Parts: sequence; C-alpha cells; structure tokens
Amino acid sequence: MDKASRKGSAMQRRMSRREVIRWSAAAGAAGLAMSRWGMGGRPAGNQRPNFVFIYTDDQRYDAMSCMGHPFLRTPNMDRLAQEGVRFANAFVVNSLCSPSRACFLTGLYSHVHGVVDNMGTEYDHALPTYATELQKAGYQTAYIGKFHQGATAMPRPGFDYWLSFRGQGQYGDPALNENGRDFKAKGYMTDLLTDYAVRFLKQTGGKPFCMTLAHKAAHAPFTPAERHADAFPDAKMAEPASWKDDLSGKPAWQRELAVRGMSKKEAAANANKKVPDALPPETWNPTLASRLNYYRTLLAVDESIGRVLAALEEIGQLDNTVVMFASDNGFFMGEHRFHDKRQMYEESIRIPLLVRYPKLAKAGTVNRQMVLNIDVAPTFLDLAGAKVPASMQGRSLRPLIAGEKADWRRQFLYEYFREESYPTIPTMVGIRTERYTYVRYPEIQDLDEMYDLEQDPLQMRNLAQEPKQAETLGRLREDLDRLMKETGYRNPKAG
Ligand SMILES: [Ca+2]
Repeated sequence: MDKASRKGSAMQRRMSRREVIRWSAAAGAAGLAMSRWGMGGRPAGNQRPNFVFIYTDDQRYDAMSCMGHPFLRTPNMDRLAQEGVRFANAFVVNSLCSPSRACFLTGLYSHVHGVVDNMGTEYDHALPTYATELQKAGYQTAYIGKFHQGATAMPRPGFDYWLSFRGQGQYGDPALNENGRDFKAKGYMTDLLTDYAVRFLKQTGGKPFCMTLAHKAAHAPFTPAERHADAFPDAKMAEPASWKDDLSGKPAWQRELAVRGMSKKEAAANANKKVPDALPPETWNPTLASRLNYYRTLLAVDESIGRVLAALEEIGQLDNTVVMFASDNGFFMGEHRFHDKRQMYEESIRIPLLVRYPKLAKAGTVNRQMVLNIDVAPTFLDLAGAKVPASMQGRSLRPLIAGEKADWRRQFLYEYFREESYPTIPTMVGIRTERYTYVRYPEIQDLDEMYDLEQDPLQMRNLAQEPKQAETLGRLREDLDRLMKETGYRNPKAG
C-alpha cells in the first residue's frame, strides 16, 4: 500500500469512528433502539450519501450521445455526464459478464473472487462486498436486476431487498425472484426492473440506501422495447476502420475465431475450414438488424435512468445520492472482424463510467485517469465513510470525483480465462499502460501482442515481433510479471 492510501485508510478509520459516535448520540438522544439497518431513525443517516449504481450489460464505452454517437440519443446518460464526471478511460479487468459483476461487488480481481467465467460459478460469499459493508454501516441495500452468477435467482448476502433472475433472464415477460419468491412477470425487462427500482426508492423513508440496478440490456438477443422496435429508421452504421484488419501478424487463434466462429458447436462444424495467414476482405453491412437492435435496447435503459433520477428528486435525495452509471464490459461492433467481447482490445475492455454527485463532483468534468471495475466497491465504502477492507484490490475514486490531484495508477492487469463453451478464445493475461497494450497467451503456442496506442490507436499493427520494439516489450513483460505477482495472479481453472 502506498503512503497516500495508508493515509486515506487512517482517515477512513477516523471517519467511521466519528460516524459511530454521531450515530450513537443521535439514536440515544431520540431514545431509538437498534433496527436491522443499524441505528433506527433518521437524524445522522441523512448526512451520508446514498448510492445508486446503475449498470448495463455489454454496453460499449461510446454507446452514448455524449460520446458523439451518430444516431443513438441518450439524454439521461448525457445528463449524468453534464452534471457530474465522465471517466474517459474506464476499463474492466476481465471483459466478461459474470466475472466483471463479481469485480464490481467485491473490488477484487477474478482470480481472487473466484468468478472466472460465465459457466455458473459464484463469488466467495465470505468476501466483503460493498453491499455487506454498507449494510453493516446502516444502509438499506437493494439489488435489482441481472446478477448472472451461480445457478440460482435467490437472494445473495448483503441485500435487504432482492429482485433478480437466474442467469441471462428474458427480455419479455421474464421469470423473476423477489426476496426469494419466484414468479412470472408481465412486461419488458428494462421497464419492469425500473418499476421495482422506483418502488424501492420511494419506500426508503429517509434512511441511507444503496441500490444497484443492473439491466439485462444491451445483451443478446438484443430485443428492444416494442416502442423502440423501429427506432433509427434511416441509420447507417459506419464501417469501423479496423473492419479492414486482415489479422495478419496477429495470433493465429484470432483468424481461426473469425473463420470458424466462436461457440464450441460452430468451431466443431467449421473445423475443416482453412485458417489463412490473412483474412480475405468482407463486405460491411451498415444496417445489420442485430447491431441496430443492440442500440435500440439502450433507449429503454436511458428512459430508466430518467425515471430513477426523477424518483430521487421526488424523495428529495437527488443531490445527496452518488449516482454511478457503468457497464460490465465493452462490445465489438465488427472491429477487427470481431463480435462479442473477451479479447483485450479497446472496444472490449473499455466501459462507460459516469458519476453524478454534486456535493463532490464539479459538473461537466472529464477525468482521464485509468479507472477500473474493481474501483467501484472501495469508492462506495470510502464515500460512505465506512472502512474499505484492506483486501480490496481496487482504489477509491473519491479524489478523482472531487477533482483532486492524486497519485494514480499508470497501468493495470487484464485477465481472461478460457471457457469450455468458447474454446477458440484462449486464456490471456495482459497489461494496459497509458500508452501500450501487451497480452500473452500462457496456455497455447501463439504470438504475443503489443500495440502502441499513441501511434496505432486502432491496434492494427502487432509490434511484439518487431526487433526495434524489443526493449519496450521487455519492459512491458517485466511490468506484467510484477502486476501478476502483486495481485496474486493464478489461473483457478488450471487447478
Ligand atoms: Ca456483459
């Protein structure tokens, strides 16, 4: 732990003691008994911020109109950016649904919290999460939406209110689970989740709360709300510049993925297809329905944000609430001829991250530090004045939200673990610095990758084999080894 973080932790400890004293005094004076949320009653709790953490599934970092999107309009995401901080360099440390969700919760890398793939593993319930710690600190906690870990829809530790579903769930008339009770709902998933979120907010009664609202959108099968089914009638999606990438000079598995497909079934069916050294060109379809529908699903998400903000205003808590908006991973829209996520390219590892909290954040700020999904949990605990467990690997974004100068990270570790269902995409471990990406594939014999993002932001030219780059490559390898050591890297799937 560096000096600044030690100082920060000491301050957190002092703050939490002060909080306890203040709370005890207030509760004592009012003659209130302990409730399930800690001290009963309203007084001191109102001084602490509430948290509303809204996140989507598979939303690209640039799928917002405030990022200059050509046809998607997201006035409420834009409002969060205009009235708060937009993190221009927000990343996930593992670009996959279940692992990233557990990273948000625990502030830990996948190889520590245990969720390394989408195959139904679950984080270790003994681990502290922002929910368990805020609950202990007297917050009312709610999880509403897609959880996508384990094999069950049942409530998880740390949440006073629970509304979720099993696995991926359905867009239309979904099966839901409310506080342990299974039932079938009528309606469109994004709208239903928003109804429950608004209902939760309206019954908070002045006690501090932390509500997570995790949307199913914009994940496949990309089903928009009926009212948005015909949105963007004239949209033509521009061909991404890296659609022309023939993947020559890059690892062979990437060309294999492009030629033979991603799933185990596709890979088996196409096993006889030859994998060339360079991909032949392919025609871009600017009106591909699945891609347009991906963007259409985000229209209901944006409306949902608007409804949540209105509900916060109605209960008089808007400016006392830290509203954070993010996504669990990015998504390829044909870049390098890829779809989906997982790979350590920018479109896959970058996420949107917006924070509105006018008590701390100056409106319309853009922060360019590298921030991560594992930073969310420590941020909430820090802002609540609760103790951030020393075991958490992320860092509190508080100084960045406040616009303070901070000695911040200049590189981070990225990891992905091969899934049985998508065997072509290998286990990878990499480092992203402010200038470079370097990734290696420890389980297969294939090329490493190295990109100079300053010279080659589209990641077209793999520098890992270029003699002139040997020194830089050597440094990146050393830095990666150090990060692996520091974070206790291991491959849990390798046993
Ligand atoms: Ca996802």
